[in-house]
Amino acid sequence: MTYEKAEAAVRPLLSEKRFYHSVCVSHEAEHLARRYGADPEQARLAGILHDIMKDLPGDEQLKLMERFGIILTDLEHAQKKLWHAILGAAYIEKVLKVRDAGLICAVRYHTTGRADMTLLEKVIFLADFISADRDFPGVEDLRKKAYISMDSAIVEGMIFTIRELAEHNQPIHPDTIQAYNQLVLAGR
Ligand code: DGI
Ligand code: FE
Ligand code: FE
Ligand code: FE
Repeated sequence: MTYEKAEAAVRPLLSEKRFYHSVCVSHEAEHLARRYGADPEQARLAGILHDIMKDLPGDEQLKLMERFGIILTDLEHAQKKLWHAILGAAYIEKVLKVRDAGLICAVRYHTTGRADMTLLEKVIFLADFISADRDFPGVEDLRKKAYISMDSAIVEGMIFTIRELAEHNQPIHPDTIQAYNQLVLAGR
């Protein structure tokens, strides 16, 4: 799939704001890929596709997941924000006929991360955090850190998310915990 085809597939499915975010993530992913030796074209493509199902209403997301035979864990079912990544991966495979398993996994794990993330998965996870449209406190520092040490920047992003979730009494997906633990232990 070419970038142009991916962009054309994504555009009608997203709000203007979410589409702009996806373009920003794509751009950031391309830069991170160059910095860390991932494939810039694959990163660009994964970036534009990563939130493809994000603006679909929840009930339609559930229906599509059922049609694709996706079984959610109780935690995943309870966390609506996790659906678009799981569904997005299946959608690009089954509807857009993406055959690149690495690209599909980058979409699949862009929200939670996971243990043993590939370089591309890390690039997309981080690009989603630091893309030009993001403006949370500390994003400037994280942007700089992202180009110094990818793993430390990912850990910092995960700490931010885990803290936020815990403060609001939300569960934390086991994939996020495993990714966090692995990166922290490896960084010692
Ligand atoms: O789709 P985006 O808004 O661009 O970003 P995203 O796909 O990374 O979604 C982030 C949201 O997902 C954020 O509000 C936290 C929420 N979330 C819910 N449960 C979990 C979670 N994020 C992680 N990493 N782990 C969870 O268990
Ligand atoms: Fe640029
Ligand atoms: Fe997302
Ligand atoms: Fe995103």
